This record gives sequence, C-alpha cells and structure tokens, in this order.
Amino acid sequence: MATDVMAAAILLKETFKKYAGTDKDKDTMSKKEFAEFLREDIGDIDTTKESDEFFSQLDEDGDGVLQFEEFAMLLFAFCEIYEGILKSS
Ligand SMILES: [Ca+2]
Repeated sequence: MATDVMAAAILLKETFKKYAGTDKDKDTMSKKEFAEFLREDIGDIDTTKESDEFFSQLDEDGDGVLQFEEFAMLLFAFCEIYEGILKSS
C-alpha cells in the first residue's frame, strides 16, 4: 500500500506524463503544455504572461522545456504558498 507521500509522488509523476505527453517529446514539458497544465489543473493562472514567468522560474537549465525534476519544484512553490496562506489566516 502506498503511503500518502508516495501517492503524492506518483500523482505528480502521472500529472507530468499526462501533460508532457501531448506533443512528440514525451519526456519534457513545453511552454504550451505547461500553460495547458496550469489552466486545467491549477485554474487560477490564466494570463500567458504569468504562465511564462512561472515557466521561466522553473526552467533552471534554461533549455526552454521542463524536465520532470524542474516540474517537481512546483511542489515546493505550492508548499510555500500554502504556508503563506496558513500564516495569514
Ligand atoms: Ca529545462
């Protein structure tokens, strides 16, 4: 049986595969695929500018696509946002 953390890791990987797999390069997430992910999964980021800024922050090696390791950094960002919400409430 998977633990909660393991389940979260699997979900993250599956989510990456789902969106990264929509073009012929299935191992990385393009800017377009990332925008699609934000729109469908996150929902509250709707401007291209915001999406592009977010993408650039995650794309550490600057090769214009997100590797899974880069995409996974999203979790840290969301944890920080969540912490911020907890502290301000
Ligand atoms: Ca990259």
